[in-house]
Amino acid sequence: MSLALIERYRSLLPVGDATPVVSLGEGSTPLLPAPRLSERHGVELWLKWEGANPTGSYKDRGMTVAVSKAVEEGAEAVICASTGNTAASAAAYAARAGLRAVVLVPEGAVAAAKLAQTRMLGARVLEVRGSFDEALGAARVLAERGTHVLVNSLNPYRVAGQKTAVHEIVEELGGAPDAFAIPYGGGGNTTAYAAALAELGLDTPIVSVEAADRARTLASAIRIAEPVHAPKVASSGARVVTVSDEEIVAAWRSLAELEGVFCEPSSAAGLAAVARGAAVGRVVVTLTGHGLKDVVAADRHAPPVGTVDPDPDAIAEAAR
Ligand code: AN7
Repeated sequence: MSLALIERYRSLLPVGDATPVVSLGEGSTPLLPAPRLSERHGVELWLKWEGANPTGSYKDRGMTVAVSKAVEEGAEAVICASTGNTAASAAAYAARAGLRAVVLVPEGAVAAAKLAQTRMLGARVLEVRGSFDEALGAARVLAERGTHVLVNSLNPYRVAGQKTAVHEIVEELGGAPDAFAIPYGGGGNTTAYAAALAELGLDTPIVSVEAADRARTLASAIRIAEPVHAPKVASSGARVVTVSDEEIVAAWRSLAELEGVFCEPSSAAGLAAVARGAAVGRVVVTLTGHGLKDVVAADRHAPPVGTVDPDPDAIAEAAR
């Protein structure tokens, strides 16, 4: 039976005997060596493969805690604003717990597969005519009215759960790496990594990587113009690095082609920073979401499909 993240890290999490564990078997994700990319970039690179979580992103680490606590506290409904992955995760854990989920997404700006996933999971999905930041503002007001529990990373249980990724990495490596590199959208995950390191008494640098054009990057998961955790990221000591969409795409494709790991574009931001020398030594890059989350982006950037007759000679020729 797969181990619930809350059971594995119970002593580190704000849960008690009365907390009902709402789990889909999250966490305990692979830490993969990346020999070809290590050689290319002159580092010892490890990939924390968070796309292996139940809904395909690291959000599940925080969502299992946030939804379990919501149930414990008697909630009937949860709400979030999302660029797509929080939406899918909230929908899944709410369904698992028998809660209603309301999801606000910026109109026309979320990957179609994430929306389909969220709808299948039974959340009420509302496209907001506005940005992610505006949708989040509305969600916060509704949560303050007390009808819905906010499950964005402003919910401290989300951040608490997300700390577990750092614990897994340090346990598995038998110590701290020389650096972590993670994408920086709203900054919740950077906040969580910094909190975990503080708990462990480590001062390992975090390279927190944002898109140069936050409002328009192709990496729609991190298309967040005004990161809500910016003050915490600033005081965390994380080093913020900015990368272009071209650098993100190059890193994204190299992860797939050289290491066999297909993540979503935003997840490649950490590697894009490593590629320009932002970290040295033993570096852990967290790949936050699965590539199947944004097949439209993949379709646009992957090599073309060939077409052949069912003729072995023609196929042999075309396959060369
Ligand atoms: C794959 O789902 O903000 O800096 O609403 O989906 O903690 O915000 C997603 C963010 C990185 C950025 N990688 O992390 C949402 C949302 C992936 C993501 C981030 C997101 P934060």
